Amino acid sequence: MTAILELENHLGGRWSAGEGPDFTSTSPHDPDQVVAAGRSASTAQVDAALRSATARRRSWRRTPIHERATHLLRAADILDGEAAGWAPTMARESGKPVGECRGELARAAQILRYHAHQADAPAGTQFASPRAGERILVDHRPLGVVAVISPFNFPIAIPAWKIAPALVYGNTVVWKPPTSVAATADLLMRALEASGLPAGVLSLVHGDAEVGDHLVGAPEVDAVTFTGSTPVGTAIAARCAARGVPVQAEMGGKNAAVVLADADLDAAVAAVVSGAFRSAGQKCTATSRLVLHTAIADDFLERLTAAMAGVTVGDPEDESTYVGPLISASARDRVDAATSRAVEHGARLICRMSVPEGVRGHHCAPTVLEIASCDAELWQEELFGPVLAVLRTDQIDVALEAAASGPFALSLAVFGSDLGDVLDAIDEAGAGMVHINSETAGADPHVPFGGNRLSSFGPREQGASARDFYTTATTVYLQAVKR
Ligand code: UN1
Repeated sequence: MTAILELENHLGGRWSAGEGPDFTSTSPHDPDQVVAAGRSASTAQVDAALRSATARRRSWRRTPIHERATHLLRAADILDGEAAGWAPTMARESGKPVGECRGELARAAQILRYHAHQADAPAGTQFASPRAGERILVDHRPLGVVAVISPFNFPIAIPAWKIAPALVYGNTVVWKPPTSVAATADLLMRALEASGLPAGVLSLVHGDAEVGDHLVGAPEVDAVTFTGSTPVGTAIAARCAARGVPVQAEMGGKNAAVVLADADLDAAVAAVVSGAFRSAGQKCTATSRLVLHTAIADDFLERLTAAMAGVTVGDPEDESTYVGPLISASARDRVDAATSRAVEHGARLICRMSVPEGVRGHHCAPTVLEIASCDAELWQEELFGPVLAVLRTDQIDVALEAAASGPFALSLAVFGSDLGDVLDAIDEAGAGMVHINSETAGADPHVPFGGNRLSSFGPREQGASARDFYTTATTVYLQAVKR
């Protein structure tokens, strides 16, 4: 048994014991094992964090962007240095296999560096004026205090990709991670703290919905960025809209891989396995739908079933585990119930891996099921688990329609070699991201990330679009007066 980590909130530059309700994070692999314990921030403590963020707004936005960026570069070096030591704690707490945790820590460092380097990018645009002696500049000014509400499934990378641009563009931040990954959040906070950020620039408040609710409604908050479930994201977006507060909500996905008749099948199988089962399918970008061209469907499913032998379920701290547990018992029960309902309604079981004897965590068996129509619940509902629904058709239009159907439109993968088909797929996708011959999951920090419909609300994350969200454009009409 490893010692229980005692966690505190980080308020206005100081670690402070919470004064709200107790919380613990437990290992989803071994639910009796408490990883970390602490007390949530009370409402008064969230207010104190907001006050210090407000008080620091002016001096932080007046700090040169290159100086703000150096903090992110230092934090990135710390993350790189600590990654090997921190990955097991992250795996224990989040259930994500330890190799994926190391990958995510490296990715977080890369994200911090990308945003730090935006200090060297053009800061605005100059336009000609129709009036003599005038120039028009479009300048990008910080918004003020940003509330960051991050999810459990990328406990390091997603807060990094929100906090880094918020800070580099001159905002101060109050951050609330989920308590289920509080220890992992604590690691990122320590890296950012050790970078020497001035007090009040970044505060960490632990807590659940009550703390999140309070933060979203607080008058000091100038913008909210959220990643998590669709019901919570849309509710936050509605509340922010009512107050005129810019909001960015990254929510669900029901992403398809479409495999055409002329695809490289082995490469497609590898991408589908990774897209569907890494992180136990707990990614908004996970592949949860597979559309197969009838001509290759049986062959593909045979190869997929063979490849599933490598999709081993087990302890996330074990290097050989491919699929760890889901984050909670209720998540597992929800996914298992949906899979059973699908079978009751006639879905054909293609492959179901087993959860090894003696494993007592929130594990869920990786499952592939073939369904008859895209009205099936399994095709429409986001499960956030290791379950892949398969449809077959011999018409590309039907395939693309099935792939795009439903309330989400985040990511699409198309496997094939005919350029005409591929271009049609890009045109018809409707998704925010289209992968040609690569998996639906994954994102680079220098390009926009996000989707349409109920997948995302507000400006895209990452890349140049991060600046659009974390700043507001000021159009400056600059008339020179000669005296
Ligand atoms: C990825 O696919 O690597 O919560 C990133 C999520 C997304 C991030 C996915 N916002 O799953």
